[in-house]
Amino acid sequence: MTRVTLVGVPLDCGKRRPGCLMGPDSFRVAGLAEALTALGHEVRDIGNLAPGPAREVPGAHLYRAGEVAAWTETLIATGRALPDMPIFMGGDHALSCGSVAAMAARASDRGRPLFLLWLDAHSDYHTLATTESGNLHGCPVAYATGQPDFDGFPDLPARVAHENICMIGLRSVDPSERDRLAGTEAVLHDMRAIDEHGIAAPLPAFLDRVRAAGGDLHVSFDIDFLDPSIAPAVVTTVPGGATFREAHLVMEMLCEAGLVTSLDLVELNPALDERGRSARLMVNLTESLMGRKIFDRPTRARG
Ligand code: Z70
Ligand code: MN
Ligand code: MN
Ligand code: MN
Repeated sequence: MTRVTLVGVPLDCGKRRPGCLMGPDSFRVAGLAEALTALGHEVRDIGNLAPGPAREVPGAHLYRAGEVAAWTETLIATGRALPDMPIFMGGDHALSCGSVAAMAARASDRGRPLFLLWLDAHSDYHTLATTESGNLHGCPVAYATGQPDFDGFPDLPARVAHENICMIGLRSVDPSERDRLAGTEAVLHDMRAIDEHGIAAPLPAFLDRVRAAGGDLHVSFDIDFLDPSIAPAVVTTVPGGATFREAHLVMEMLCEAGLVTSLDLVELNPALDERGRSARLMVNLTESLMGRKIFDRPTRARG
């Protein structure tokens, strides 16, 4: 049994097309709390967070960056103090500036490192200086790893080390992101690697490292990790994403490892969904992460 805290984050300012603000309620309507309760977990929904006043963030090419910075401040302050397993119901991926920073701070408060599993078509490794679109949903990994050029954003209480990051599902990475990421120790499993070695290939070694380090593990699940044919509720459809079975396998392996301490569910745009199927699929995958299985397999104890 896990104590789960659902945190609504209706942040919708990380890109131009609106809709993600309806994400938290869409997850509620799709029955996230009920599904986790039925699996035997203790679930508490603390409602939706709200940001403070916008901060001063310089940069004429940036879209609503002062609001993202304000959300980041709220998320760090609230998230850091959350017990047990928070699930951040987005909201667009700019919220992960705050959720990941908060979980890194919380882990550091407990004397542990934070590991980050990034499930996404995108690497989201732009800084305020490198982003061409000006959309801050393309920036959270750079912020959380402590890259420079985030003027006006809250100081990071604790940063995530690149060697503690594993990204799976990459298929839309800008050249400047690629060049800066390639020089780091982050594990980058793109679609080519999935086709060649299978989606699960990087997981055992990564999870072994989390376990050996006694780390917390945050999973940031961008819905565009999935193929748009099964999860249509996204603004920019990037073809060639994870299949239904591949995504469930990742969730089942994470469940067996028993190491996940927090989760983001982001980028769902309910205005673009088809009869709620994308939201339901995200709930369904979260159920696999939290223990729904067909047959038991040995669970590896934390230690
Ligand atoms: C591009 C940018 C992006 C979606 C993140 C894309 C960013 N790298 N797009 N999530 N859907 O604009 O910085
Ligand atoms: Mn993303
Ligand atoms: Mn994405
Ligand atoms: Mn870009």
